[in-house]
Amino acid sequence: MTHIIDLRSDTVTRPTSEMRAAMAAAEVGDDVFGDDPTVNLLEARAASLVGKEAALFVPSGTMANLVALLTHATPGDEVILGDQSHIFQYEVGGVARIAGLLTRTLHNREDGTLDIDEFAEAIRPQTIHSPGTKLLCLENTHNRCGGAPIEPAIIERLSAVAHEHGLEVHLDGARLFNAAIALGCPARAIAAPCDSVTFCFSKGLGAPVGSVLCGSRDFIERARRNRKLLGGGMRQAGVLAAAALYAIDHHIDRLADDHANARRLANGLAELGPFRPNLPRTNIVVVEILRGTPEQWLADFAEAGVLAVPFGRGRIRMVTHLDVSSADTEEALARISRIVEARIA
Ligand code: TLP
Repeated sequence: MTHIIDLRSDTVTRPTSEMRAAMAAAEVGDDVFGDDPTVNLLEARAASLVGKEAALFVPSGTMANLVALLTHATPGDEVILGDQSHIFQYEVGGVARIAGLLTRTLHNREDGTLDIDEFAEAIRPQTIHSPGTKLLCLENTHNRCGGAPIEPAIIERLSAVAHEHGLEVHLDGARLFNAAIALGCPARAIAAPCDSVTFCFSKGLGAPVGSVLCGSRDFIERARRNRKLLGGGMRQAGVLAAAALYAIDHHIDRLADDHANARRLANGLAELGPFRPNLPRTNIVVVEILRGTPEQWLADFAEAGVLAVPFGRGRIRMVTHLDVSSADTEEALARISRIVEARIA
């Protein structure tokens, strides 16, 4: 059978045997009572990694963002966020449906950033008529913008304007460590200007489940209540927290390998003709299809055991991760190149 090279997302990684052993050995307790020592340890480690006072372990990145929205703002408030942001594009409208917030979207430039003047203009003056603008949400790395890592200086400038106007800042850092590795700076430097930050253990870090929301002690205390509201209070979650702890101890530095594989993949695809990939700086390759349709190519790739996903009009996405070696990357390119040859012949 052909070995499947699964590039649909970095969420597809399976726990390694070492990670499974750490999970099996985890000490546990009831986390809703605050009794799970492994969850408590993970929350302390996660908070310190991003330079915040406290953290909250949650089942998913979506829930981490939603809990953040519920905690920063009240229904009827307005949140400003990028039009390509994950919260706006891919979280089933939870921001409106569950958090009850108005969304004011700003154009995300190709590098994932927002224009600072446009942002300042979008903040409403407080009048008896207007909804309050309460929150700015940023994303780093930026998924829809090809995994673009965003420099701390840019986040600092936007956050300074937000804070001047009394807004708080939330950072969706689902792939924060990919950004840190790509930019060569500590994650806490990226998160420093933000009031809250999330990151995921279940993407490039390779854990099966889990994300974390970090912020001030007071913010996290209120967030804990909102996690319970959403049904995200878990019990003997130490089994999952152990996987997350293993991931932060062993799988951060190796993200550089995923970035190198993504660059190799993009360079190889660019040579074939029908594809125009981005120049990936992290682990996400977004490919514009110049000839044929995304559906056709995706079907052909799948038949050859290379999985990718459609990614907006005329584009597909491929993501490198822990379960894709450099040999797999070469093999994926070889299979795709055979498909292109057969199509052109
Ligand atoms: N992204 C997933 C899909 O939902 C698209 C992926 O395959 O990339 N923030 C960002 C920036 C994300 O990319 C994701 C997941 C999330 C939040 C949500 O995380 P989960 O899937 O754990 O809810």
